[in-house]
Formats: sequence, structure tokens, C-alpha cells
Amino acid sequence: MYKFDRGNYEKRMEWYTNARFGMFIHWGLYAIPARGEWVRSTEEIPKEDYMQYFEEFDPADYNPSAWAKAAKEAGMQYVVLTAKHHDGFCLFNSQYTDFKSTNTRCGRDFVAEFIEAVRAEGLKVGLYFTLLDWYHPDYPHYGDKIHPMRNNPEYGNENRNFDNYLTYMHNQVREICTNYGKLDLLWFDFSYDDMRGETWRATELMDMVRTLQPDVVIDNRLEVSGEGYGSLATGNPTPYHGDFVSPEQMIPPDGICDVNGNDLIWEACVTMNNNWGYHATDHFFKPAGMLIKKLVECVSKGGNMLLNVGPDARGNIPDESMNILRVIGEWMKKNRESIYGCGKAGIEKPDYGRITRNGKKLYFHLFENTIGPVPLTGIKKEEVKKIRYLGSKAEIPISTSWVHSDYPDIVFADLGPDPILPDEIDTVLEVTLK
Ligand code: H79
Repeated sequence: MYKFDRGNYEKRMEWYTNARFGMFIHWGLYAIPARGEWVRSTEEIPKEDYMQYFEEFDPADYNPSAWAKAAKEAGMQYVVLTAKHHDGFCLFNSQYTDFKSTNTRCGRDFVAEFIEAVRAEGLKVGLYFTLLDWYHPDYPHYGDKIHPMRNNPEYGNENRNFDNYLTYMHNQVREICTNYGKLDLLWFDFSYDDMRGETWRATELMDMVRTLQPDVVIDNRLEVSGEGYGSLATGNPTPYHGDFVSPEQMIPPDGICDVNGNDLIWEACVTMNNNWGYHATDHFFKPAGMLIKKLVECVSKGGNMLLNVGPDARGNIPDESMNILRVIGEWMKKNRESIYGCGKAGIEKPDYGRITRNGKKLYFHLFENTIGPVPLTGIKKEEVKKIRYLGSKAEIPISTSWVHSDYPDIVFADLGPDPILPDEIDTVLEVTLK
């Protein structure tokens, strides 16, 4: 019988819940067609046609050190790379397939170089590994929900040996857990229909991973996908329960709790535009200011944000993404204490912004100014030791204006006569409690 060990769990999760902000990197052959990482499936491209990208792949600008530096500059604390996406192409030197980066023109083990580069920047490092595989002959084709050949009866599954596929998949997980030193995070993608849990031989897989990488943080997608919380939420965890809930392309309205109302650890993974893999014509990038506010939203609800970039086929992160990362980094440089180690404040969201908290420090994030002094809701005047602009550490007095005399129980901060806040994206007031 599996027994969940909360002490061990909380210890393993400590760096992760403190980090709050990470970079996701989706990169593979699909950078060449440049229509997103799902291109083989959405366009139902046969394997033979997709192989042209394998023949061509030669990312001369691949420099994971530049990626790691960009992440660090943006204030991210961990970086997760797609070791293998659904197309089955491996960015690492797997001995169980020929469909791998070491067999392309460049002949490099991208995962090995990536891990070394991220470590060199002092960041935590993770790998994304999908449970699906559109390349392996023993993975269900015809009639599968998403396989590129799902609609083609010529690709029936009569002679496919799924158990053979599982052995292959487990072997590759063993490789990434063995050949690259310590992994901080393993990001499995994803369960669907009846492809979940023991269909993946999940108990066996999890046992192996935990044996090889005792401290690795793992998502919940051996059980669920972006939908569903996983068994940590039910109060009755399976042996292959993940460590965190992984909402995709959305931020949970009220954070995430288990059935008993206890906070769960979660991470929202989010794209900057509308694709994970490089997409040449998707220029719908979210403004940097919006992404900063969304990061604050995640932290104020007790979650992490994993923000994606999709480098192109040369290996470069797109300019739009680099510019966004730079703006986020400028904000983070001044305001990181309101993110790292922070979580829910236990105070209702004020209408001008959000609140994050780290012990006796409350961070009031002003997304817009108020008319007159700013009400610091949820705290009493006697509790307040000091109020500072986090960005400059400049003192902010408590307001004594007559205008809020009808609200004697609320502390108001006096930001002076200028209606324009010092940081137009998010001005953070650091309130230290006694
Ligand atoms: O790796 C990223 C996605 O490719 C992967 N998870 C993240 C981290 C993912 N796999 N499946 N899904 C997400 C959910 C499926 C979404 C779909 Fe669609 C909607 C599949 C078809 C319609 C998105 C839009 C992908 C193709 C079109």
C-alpha cells in the first residue's frame, strides 16, 4: 500500500514553491514548419513527410547558455526544456531510437548542453517528457484522439504492441533520469481518455523515477492533463500522484484546494503568444505588463507561473519574447521580494490590484492608482511597523487626511500628489507588520 509522506513531500517542494517563476522552452523539429508543436497532428502529416525536418534540422545558433541567461535576467528561477514532445523526436541521445538530435546534421545532445548551461547560471533545471509518441509504431494510431493518423484506417492498430511502447517509454525516462545528473523537475505530459494512470504503468514508472531521482519535483499528468487536479486533491493519493497541479493556459479563479480545503501546490503554464512551439505568424504576444500582473496573480493565489518561449529553428528565442523577458526582468529586479517565497495574503483582493505575502511582509501590488490615499485593506494600524515602496525602499507615510475619516478601521497609505504611480505596470508597497 502506498503511503503519502507529507514531511518528505514538503521538504522536496520547498525550492519549488519559493521559486514561483520559471521558463518553459518548447523546441524541436516543429520549429522548421513553424506552425506550432502540434503541426503534425493538426495537419495530419504522415511520418514520411515530417522526416524532411529531421533531415534538415541544424540549429547553428543553439546556445543554451543564452537561454539560461535570458531566464535568469527575467527573474526566473527554473527552466524546463522539452526533451521529447508528442512528435517523438528526442533532444537527447537515447539508445532506444534513431529519431534523436544526435542523428541530425548537428549531431548534438541538446539536453546535455542545456542542463549544463542552466546549472552554470545557478538555476534549477527540469525536463518535459511526453507520454505520447506519434513516431513509435506501437503507439495507437487510427482512432486515437490526437495521433496524426487518427483518421486514416490504413493505420489500424491490430499489430501494435502497446506494452512494447511502454517499455520503450520507460526506458527513455530511465535515460533522462540517469544520464544527466540531478534533475530538479520532471514535467510529464499528459493523460487523456483511458490513457491514464496504470495504462502508462504509472506506479512502476514513478517508482523508478523516485529511485533514480529521489528529490525531483513531478507534475500530475500521469493521472490527468491541464484538466483535472489529480489524486493529491482527493485526499487519497495514488502511488503515482504528482507533486503539483498543472493548469494550462489558465489561472485558477481561486487558487486550488484539496477536498478538505487545504491549499495545493500548482503551476500555471502559459504561452507568450498562442503557441508553445515556434510559430512564424503568431504575433499575438501578451504585453509584458500583462504577464507581470499575471505572475503576481498566480503568486497571490498560491501558485507558480511557468512562462513559455519557443525558439526558432536556428535556436534563437524570438525577438518579441526576448523583449518581454527584458521588461519582466526590469520589474523583477526591483520587486522580486514580492514574488519569491511569497504566497496568499489571506486578505481579499483589493480592487486596485493584488496582495502577496511572505511572513510579516505584505506586498500591496498597485495595478492602478486610487483617488486619494490607498486603503491597505485587511490590516490594522497598530500592526503596521513601516510602509515602503519596494522598488526604491522609500518611506511611505500613513495618511492622516480627512477624506477617509469615515473609515477609521482601515490604514491608508499616502502616496503624495502625483496621480501617476512610479511603476505604471505594478507599483509594490511593502508593508512590514510588527
Ligand atoms: O506542450 C504543450 C502542449 O503542446 C501540450 N501541453 C503543453 C504544455 C498539450 N498537449 N495537448 N494539449 C496540450 C491539449 C490539447 C489541445 C488541443 Fe489543440 C486543442 C489539441 C487540439 C485542439 C492546441 C490547439 C493544439 C492544437 C490545437
